[in-house]
Amino acid sequence: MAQKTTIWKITSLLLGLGLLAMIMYGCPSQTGMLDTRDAAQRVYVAPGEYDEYYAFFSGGYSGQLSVWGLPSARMLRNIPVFSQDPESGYGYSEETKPLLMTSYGFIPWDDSHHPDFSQTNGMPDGRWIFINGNNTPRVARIDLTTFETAEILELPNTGGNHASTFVTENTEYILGATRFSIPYEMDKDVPIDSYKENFDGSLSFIAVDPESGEMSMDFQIIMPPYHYDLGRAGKGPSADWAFFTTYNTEQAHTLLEIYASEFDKDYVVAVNWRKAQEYVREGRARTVPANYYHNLKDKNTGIASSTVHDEVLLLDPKDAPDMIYFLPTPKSPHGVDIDPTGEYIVAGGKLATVIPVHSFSRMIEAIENEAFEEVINGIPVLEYEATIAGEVENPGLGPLHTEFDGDGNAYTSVYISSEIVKWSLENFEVLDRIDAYYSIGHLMITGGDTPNPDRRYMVGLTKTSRDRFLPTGPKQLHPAQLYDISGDRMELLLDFPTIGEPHYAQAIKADIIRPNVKQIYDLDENKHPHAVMRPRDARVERDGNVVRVYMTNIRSHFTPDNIEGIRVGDEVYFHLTNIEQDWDMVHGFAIKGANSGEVLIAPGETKTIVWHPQRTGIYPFYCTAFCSALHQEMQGYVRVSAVGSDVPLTWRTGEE
Ligand code: RUQ
Ligand code: CUA
Repeated sequence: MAQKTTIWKITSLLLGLGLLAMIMYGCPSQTGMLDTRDAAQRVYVAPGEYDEYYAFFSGGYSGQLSVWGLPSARMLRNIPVFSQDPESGYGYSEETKPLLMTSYGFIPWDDSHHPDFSQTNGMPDGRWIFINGNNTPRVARIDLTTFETAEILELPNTGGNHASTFVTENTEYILGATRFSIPYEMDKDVPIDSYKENFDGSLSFIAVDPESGEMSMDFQIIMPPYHYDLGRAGKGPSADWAFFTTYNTEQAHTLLEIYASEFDKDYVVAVNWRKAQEYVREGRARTVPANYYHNLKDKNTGIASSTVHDEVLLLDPKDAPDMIYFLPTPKSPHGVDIDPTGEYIVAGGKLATVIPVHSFSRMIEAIENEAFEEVINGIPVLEYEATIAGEVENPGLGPLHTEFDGDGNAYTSVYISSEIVKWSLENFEVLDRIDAYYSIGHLMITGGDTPNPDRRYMVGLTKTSRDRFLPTGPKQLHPAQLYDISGDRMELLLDFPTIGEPHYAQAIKADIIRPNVKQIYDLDENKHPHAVMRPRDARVERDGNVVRVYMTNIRSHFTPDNIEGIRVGDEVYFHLTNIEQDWDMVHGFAIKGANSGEVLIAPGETKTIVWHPQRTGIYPFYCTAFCSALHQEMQGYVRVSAVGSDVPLTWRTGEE
């Protein structure tokens, strides 16, 4: 009963705050909306022309990463990352299945939140984009020459990897953190109410090989059992530091809505990762048992394989002085964002009435002067007054995330009052505000998290569309809004539906990526062990009940296209090589009754699908991609005979 009253109190408080916001700032309206023709012109990309930016939107619960052109907001591609994709066969083909392996088995789904590019001197270099899996904690690397997932690394000792992927200035590390604290040791079976004794937090530092991009878990830091929400790497003077927000410093394990909102302040965690790395190299970390998967696609064969790791290096702040600090920060902060100069650390207190801005240089001073409130598990808590540079007053209700335009302005998304608030980094005063449709989460400015933003476009990633688009039933797609921020006022240009639930997004000048994008997989470089380069090498081989079909695809036939001698109970692998070498000349393959899926095969690529025929009969297979005028003719038959049948294994194409 007491709980119910408290929930109601909080609910009515939030409702009241919303109402107050409306009175103070006016009803959501079309303020800042341009003359429609003017807006249309600013987003118009003529047929045949290209957009200026690639934008990558996380897919949230779709587990994917979608690619858009800006400013047109044309969708260019949906890249499957953590989720199976029936459209391409990702996660269904034998080559890609290992990418989705974890210590919990094959996990065909995840919840992807924050993409970040590989960086050189703080600027996105267009080589790779990383994205986190929030559920079964993982980090993925997508190769931006092919726009395909190349690697997925699982994170041990992590209960939800949300504060990820944020990349340091020269891609030394990708950050990770546990959103939910959990017992650290593997598979520990303890009462939930032993939270304070048995649960721990963790921060992860994932190293990236500068040549290959290959990721590895370099080390983890054991933390008090708080919840670690978001992260950011520093820049310029703060480049050796990483910042994370915490909530639930109350250490609640039930009804967090109430019990994790009790304290006035939680913390921003500041970690000197360079120092942590030195400690680890000096041997101050201990090796602890772990169990996690590392899945990597081989560049030459296109086949992914998994390595299982059984230990991880763990650094305890108690053994590593002067490395990590807590900055008290009001009210369950969510985002933590670093301005382009690397001086300001902006936190978004979900329930705070101001936006607190910490100063990096003041933080360093406070550390030197030992302006500590207390020390928790070897981690000094700095005095709030010693690090704070200012507080933005009247920021709206529920500030979450901040990006920057490089001209001394910051833009904060504000969830409850559903708006974006622009404020000055000079005097922390609000300069402008504009409605968001509706309930904005992240926002993204072109280059807005780099040392050198492009003050062009801003995308608001909102949570509910309600009346914005034609209705499509009780569930609408999540919308995004495109704003022009080049002038003094923010101006709304466009409102468009997206895929999944985009949390964060990243944009990059198209010129950085475009010249390196592959148009084909070079057949000469195809080292897939089951590839066939010429139709005359196509064949079918049996080894016990395993049958391998080595098949080529080219407009407009398969070789072979008549196969006999397959039996019920066989395990049939179709190894398909698309021997086309023309851009976008894709073929597909599907066979009746296959419970594995379909595959699409890009030019020069080899893909494998497995089939377990259940019943005797004649099984048509066909190309699923309309590839030529005679695409409908691109088909074949497999004859399946009974167990023990003596129909010989034969294959052919055309009359001999
Ligand atoms: S989150 S709406 Cu998963 Cu980045 Cu803030
Ligand atoms: Cu190949 Cu249709």
